[in-house]
Amino acid sequence: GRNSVIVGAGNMAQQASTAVIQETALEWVKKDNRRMLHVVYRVGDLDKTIKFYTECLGMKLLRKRDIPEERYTNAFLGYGPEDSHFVVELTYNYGVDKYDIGAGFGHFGIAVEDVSKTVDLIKAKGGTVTREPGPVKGGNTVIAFIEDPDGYKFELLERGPTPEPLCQVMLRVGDLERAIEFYEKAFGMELLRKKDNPDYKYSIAMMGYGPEDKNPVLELTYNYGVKEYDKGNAYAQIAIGTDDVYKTAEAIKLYGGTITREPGPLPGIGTKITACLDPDGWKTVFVDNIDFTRELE
Ligand code: GSH
Repeated sequence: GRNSVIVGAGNMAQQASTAVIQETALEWVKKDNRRMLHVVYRVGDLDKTIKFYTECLGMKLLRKRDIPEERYTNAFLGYGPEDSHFVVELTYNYGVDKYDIGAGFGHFGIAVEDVSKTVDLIKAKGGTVTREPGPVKGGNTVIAFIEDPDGYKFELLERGPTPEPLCQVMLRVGDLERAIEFYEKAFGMELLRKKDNPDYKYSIAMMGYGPEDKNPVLELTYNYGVKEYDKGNAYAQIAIGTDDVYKTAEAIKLYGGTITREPGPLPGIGTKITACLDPDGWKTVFVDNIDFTRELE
């Protein structure tokens, strides 16, 4: 009757205003100053990993910090300074020498000019090669896969010189369209490339904040029919810079993300952050750009 007409009109008005709020949030997210800062994961022996990354992968040790009160140490490594490059942040927890990598984490991608040469070097240093150099199945790019001391996979991709050799973080997802929509809307990423590979029963989507040849990307992989993965306890998260963690959290909530850490300053250091989970449960931390720059000083 009349009441349901009124309730119906109320719902429509509410839906319309939600749409307006979502659009406004999306516009802000698109204009925000975002960049992938680092990828965080746990290792069982910091010195061993640092040695492997510097000697075999050509990374530099950028900084190290020990937080004895919390019983962990961080080491940052990469191919250039943190104020302009995507880097790895290793976490060593006192007394923990082994982690479960799980099945959801894929690999970190490293662009190198000569995959065979890099693989030879890795073999000479006693590293593990799990896939010999050669064209990727169903494509032309020469690749190889290697494993670091904890069993994290690195895909070596043959490319010309690049300012950002640490070029991919590959994570497996249970619904590619759902993941693309989330990273576009809630994170303001761009869908840079999408490829279906029916012969090998998977699809991938490259998502990021700028063209793939100059910026790191999140490579989402969907394997036909696989809706869920065990995530283990080794891989942690990607950190992304933002001008406003509060607005960032609002946008994530509007687009179906789960905030696991409300926006605000971290006790002790004061850096403003917020953390969330994507629809597959992969974690991301957003860090205030100015606070992050201050941390590097
Ligand atoms: N089932 C694979 C997975 O989940 O890792 C699908 C992803 C995939 O196959 N990716 C390509 C690959 O690893 C690279 S884009 N190819 C293996 C090869 O060429 O040996």
